[in-house]
Amino acid sequence: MDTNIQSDELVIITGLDTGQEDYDYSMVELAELAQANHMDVVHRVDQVIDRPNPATYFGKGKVQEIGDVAAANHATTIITNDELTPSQLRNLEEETSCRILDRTALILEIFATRAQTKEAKLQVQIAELQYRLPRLQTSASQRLDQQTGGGSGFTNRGAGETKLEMDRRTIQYQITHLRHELAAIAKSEKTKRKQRAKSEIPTAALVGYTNSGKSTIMNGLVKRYGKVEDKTVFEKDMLFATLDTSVRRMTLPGQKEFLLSDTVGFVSKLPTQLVESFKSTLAEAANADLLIQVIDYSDPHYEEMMATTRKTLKQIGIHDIPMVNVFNKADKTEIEFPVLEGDDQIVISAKQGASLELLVDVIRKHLFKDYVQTKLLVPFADGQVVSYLNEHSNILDTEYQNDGTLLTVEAAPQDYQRFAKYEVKS
Ligand SMILES: Nc1nc2c(ncn2[C@@H]2O[C@H](COP(=O)(O)OP(=O)(O)OP(=O)(O)O)[C@@H](O)[C@H]2O)c(=O)[nH]1
Ligand SMILES: [Mg+2]
Repeated sequence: MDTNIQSDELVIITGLDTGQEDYDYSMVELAELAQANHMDVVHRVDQVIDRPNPATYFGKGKVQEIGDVAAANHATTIITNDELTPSQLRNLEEETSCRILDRTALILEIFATRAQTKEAKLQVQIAELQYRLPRLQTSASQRLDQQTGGGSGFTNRGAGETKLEMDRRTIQYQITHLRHELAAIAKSEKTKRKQRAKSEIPTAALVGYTNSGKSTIMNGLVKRYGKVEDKTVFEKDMLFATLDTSVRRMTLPGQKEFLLSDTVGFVSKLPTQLVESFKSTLAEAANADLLIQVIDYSDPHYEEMMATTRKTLKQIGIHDIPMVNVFNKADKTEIEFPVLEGDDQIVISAKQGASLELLVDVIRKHLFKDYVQTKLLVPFADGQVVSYLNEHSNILDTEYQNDGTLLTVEAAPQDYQRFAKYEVKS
């Protein structure tokens, strides 16, 4: 995928500062979102105000200023920091003669260009249609149809309304159709997850803010503990590099296996239309035994990002899963690393081997804490049990005795139960 295509689209970003704590940070992020959508931000306009103007979002004078700034900078698109109401969108478009893209539409555009799998594409299409549905009548050409065009105004308005209703019905029909398609895919994904659950391999999921380093950690671990043929995942300094979930099997020394999934990143003010699609994309995380929250420790706003991650996980119904916090990109700070702070916090750089080793120790402690160390005396006649354990457990010692093979093993709880009849009580 070539992500270096630069579009010449010049844009200005605009925001209403109503005193919210994270205003500045959300504006910086808005510019990054625009860049991620291959846009060139040429100017920023802010307005400090108690509450948005219901008709035009910004105050009257500000709307004029924004239009002038856009014209002076040859910008044809104006991006707003909040989702606008359909009438605000329409009015601003009319008064500035520019395309207005609100934060939600911008995020949806990014998702639409990045979606790779059929599932991700369907999710984004549904979200886009949901966004368009209440905004249908805002299309300028259609309003023109309604207002002009000889004959009686009444007849024309009637015709316009009918077209609008038709468009609405078409979109609703499309949404229903796409949802069915998505449900079919989700079902097969669910079956795959069930099969994995049956194999009882513990699972961990990387979650966290976009651009925090989840995919970099995934790739670092795949290189060390994955299968040779495993593909690396896409990592890049860009918001929403990853949209699809990938799962890789890791094998740690001592035959300890676990599945690691890399998921879509979060962002503040996640459009509600995307929350549903996040739910199915993050089903892997919802079923994980451990969440690994990756945090960009070098970003001055990392605490807000952690709060957003917490909020989003709650919104999509993921709770009660143990979580470790991985403070990443410590190489870009003055902070010492890698450092373990208790069992649930670790400071690392995903680009450094020693960091990844320490991270794996943390994962190991959580995922394999129920492993049991025991001695099993397996009769020679049950040789297949010895080969199974050699493949699936950590054999600490093997001794051949007259009545069978005495193994000192560290095994998964289900294997321990399965072979408990061979246990030698000491
Ligand atoms: N200096 C430094 N850069 C890092 C580190 N970890 C990741 N990066 C860089 O940060 C950028 C984002 O990394 P990704 O792994 O793509 O981030 P992500 O969390 O997967 O992002 P999304 O897929 O957008 O959610 C890339 O340019 C990485 O090379 C680190 O420890 N130190
Ligand atoms: Mg990623």
